[in-house]
Amino acid sequence: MTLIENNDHKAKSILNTLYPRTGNAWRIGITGPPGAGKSTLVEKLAMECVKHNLSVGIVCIDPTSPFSGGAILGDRVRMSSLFLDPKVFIRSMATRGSLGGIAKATKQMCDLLDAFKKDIIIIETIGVGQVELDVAGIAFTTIVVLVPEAGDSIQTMKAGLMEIADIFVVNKSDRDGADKMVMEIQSILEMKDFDRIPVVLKTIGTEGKGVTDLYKSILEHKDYLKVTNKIKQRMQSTIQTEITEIVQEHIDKQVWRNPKIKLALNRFIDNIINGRQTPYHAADKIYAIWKKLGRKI
Ligand SMILES: Nc1nc2c(ncn2[C@@H]2O[C@H](COP(=O)(O)OP(=O)(O)OP(=O)(O)O)[C@@H](O)[C@H]2O)c(=O)[nH]1
Ligand SMILES: [Mg+2]
Repeated sequence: MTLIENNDHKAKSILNTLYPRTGNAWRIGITGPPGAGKSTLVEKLAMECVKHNLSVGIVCIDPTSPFSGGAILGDRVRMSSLFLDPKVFIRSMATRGSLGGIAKATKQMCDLLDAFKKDIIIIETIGVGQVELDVAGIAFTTIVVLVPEAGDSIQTMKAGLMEIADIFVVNKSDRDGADKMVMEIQSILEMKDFDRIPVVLKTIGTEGKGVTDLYKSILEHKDYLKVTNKIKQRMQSTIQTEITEIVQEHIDKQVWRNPKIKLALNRFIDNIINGRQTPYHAADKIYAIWKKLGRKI
């Protein structure tokens, strides 16, 4: 896992060897604002899975400190009761500057856990922004965790939130305003067009209340995706994104490490500053240089 996370030269061959063993695990993404209770719910949800004799892999994404480059890795502390459980494996990952709430190698980490025959994989995004959306690209079931106090701000929440959630959870429903929050989410959902309207649930993470219902809702959603064959669409789009990203990385390396292009880039930057060229013109030229070089290879 560390080799994969560090993009070591062995990473590709490890992933190639293990990939054929993947395809069994159900991947669940959990996102939501900071402190909403994501880790608390992940812990309780994992315990529920273990109760049903399922093995669980957990990937927690922690923010990377812009100062030290290290991660805080605080989520693991909240999941202490799982450490000794042989059916549960927890891996923390640092974002290392990547945006969107998940680390670059998160998908690969899930593939590894899948290859190691975990039945359920839970991915917890960082809670730095409002709600991080990228996790929906790699999860089959996406859970958005909110709290009662978020009621007034839900209208202004990040665009896309309503589209990515398969299940909404209003956690901390021991506090005032939980029912109001549930109603508000439902009223927004009613205005949209869905093949399947997302479920809205109330939980109290610290007490484990509502977690059994959450578990059942996940299974229902899984059945829905399988019966309608929508799971195929989700997998297709995940794989397409992954391939696109890998190719993009190759291209980026080829282009920007090329000495001819480096030289041209510096010249163009000067030209742009001196008003002799526009960035669009420069980009066209760089693309043309790269194409010409490509033909020689
Ligand atoms: N009152 C109440 N507190 C809760 C509940 N669930 C979690 N908490 C508390 O909320 C705080 C934050 O919980 P976490 O599980 O760390 O939240 P998180 O969303 O993972 O936080 P980040 O990963 O830092 O974004 C902790 O002190 C929890 O004990 C709940 O249902 N009710
Ligand atoms: Mg957390």
